[in-house]
Amino acid sequence: MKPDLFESPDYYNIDDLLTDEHKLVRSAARDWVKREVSPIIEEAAQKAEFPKQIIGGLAEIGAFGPYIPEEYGGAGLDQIAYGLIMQEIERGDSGVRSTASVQSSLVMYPIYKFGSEEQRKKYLHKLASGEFMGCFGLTEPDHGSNPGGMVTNFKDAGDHYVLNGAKMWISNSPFADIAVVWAKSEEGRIHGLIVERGMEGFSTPETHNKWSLRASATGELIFDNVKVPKENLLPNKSGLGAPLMCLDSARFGIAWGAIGAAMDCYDTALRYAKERQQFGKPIGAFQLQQKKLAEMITEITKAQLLAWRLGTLRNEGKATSAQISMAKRNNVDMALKIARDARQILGGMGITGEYSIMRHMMNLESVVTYEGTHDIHLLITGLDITGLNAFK
Ligand code: TGC
Ligand code: FAD
Repeated sequence: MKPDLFESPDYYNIDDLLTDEHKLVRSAARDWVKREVSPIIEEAAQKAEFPKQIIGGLAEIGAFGPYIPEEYGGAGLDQIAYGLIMQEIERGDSGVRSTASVQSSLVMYPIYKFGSEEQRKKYLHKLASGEFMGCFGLTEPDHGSNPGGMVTNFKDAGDHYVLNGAKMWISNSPFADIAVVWAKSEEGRIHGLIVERGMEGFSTPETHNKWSLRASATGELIFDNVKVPKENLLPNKSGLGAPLMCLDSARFGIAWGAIGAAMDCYDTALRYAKERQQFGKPIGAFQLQQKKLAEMITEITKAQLLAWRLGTLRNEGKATSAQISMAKRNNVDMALKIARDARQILGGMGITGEYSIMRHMMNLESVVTYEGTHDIHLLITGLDITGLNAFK
């Protein structure tokens, strides 16, 4: 793979809206990605292996629990800093960002928000340092977009619960130490349970043959009469709203992360278009290529502004779930289109692992599907503006 020469586009001087702390956090994440991710990520993706050696570095740049308070091991940063970290990591690879998103927003966040003080103390520091890795089990084989229909369930067996069911498409499951699992009680109410590797009847088979997110490990969670101690139930919120609150946080991070992937594709294509000569001049001099590049920077700039504004709303506690859906949907779609156009600018070279573009493009096919599909987020906007529910 080529050396990482990435330079971040900032066409509207959005840096002026950032604090010194934001820039410092971003710069640490960017330098780390250049040093530790870019040199190894192509090979990891080609081999379909999650590069476990980067876990310590992710923890050091604050990617595990950026906004979780420091007393619980998090970095205690604001939402824009969280977004910027996700942007820089996904600039390297969406699969690496996935690992960080899951750990922060889908494992640490529910334990912090809905967990008991004992659970916070037991797990959060270890998750922040990467000593423990976690995963989040919501999706089931027959319940993806409609998680409320889940059949995974637990029964009260006196001093413990007995958990049965299966989850599918679970990021980090093959190596996770703990899983935050969403399951129905005997009354049909959804609760979160912390399931630990090693509990009898709990297995995590890996999903192979993915063309996307190859540097991220994906698998199943199988529960066959797993005895879960009662103290592992998250006590402070139940109902579908609890996992959906976690998704709000992860979707926000993805809205930023996708900008990173798009910026990397744009930067690579721009550089290539200025260097590659055909018909006696750089291909960047042809109007058709300029149109692609000009539209890319326009869309990136719009996405940056959307993410920044959403970050300020999140900081003020004012962002709605529907606003988050709009940003996730828009920014991932924007990145996917940019990846496709950027690949064309590179001609044949665009399909090789010499450049990051094809990897980003394939990764983004997952990103546009997970955390709510492109269509589901459109329907969330539709419901928000009309008051009419197209889901049911
Ligand atoms: P609905 O009846 O609308 O809502 C049920 C209850 O939840 C509340 N609620 C929310 N609460 C907090 N945040 C949100 N975003 C919320 N949206 C809804 C709602 O008020 C209600 O509360 P209550 O008290 O009245 O019960 O639910 P529904 O069954 O109609 O479904 C709505 C729908 C389709 C939007 C939702 O289920 C959905 O978002 N589906 C998509 C599923 C999804 O995104 N799955 C993601 C799985 S995790 C993942 O992909 C990780 S990828 C790994 C990585 O990030 O790298
Ligand atoms: P389906 O729900 O079957 O949807 C199929 C198609 O039908 C989609 O185009 C969808 O938009 C459309 N559709 C569905 N309902 C409607 C409707 N009402 N109106 C119009 N169109 C509709 N889940 C987790 O819980 N944890 C994880 O860590 C996790 N990681 C993942 C990692 C990867 C690589 C992938 C690919 C997925 C991951 N997921 C995870 C699951 C992901 O969230 C689901 O794939 C996603 O929510 C969609 O569910 P589904 O695949 O079952 O598709």
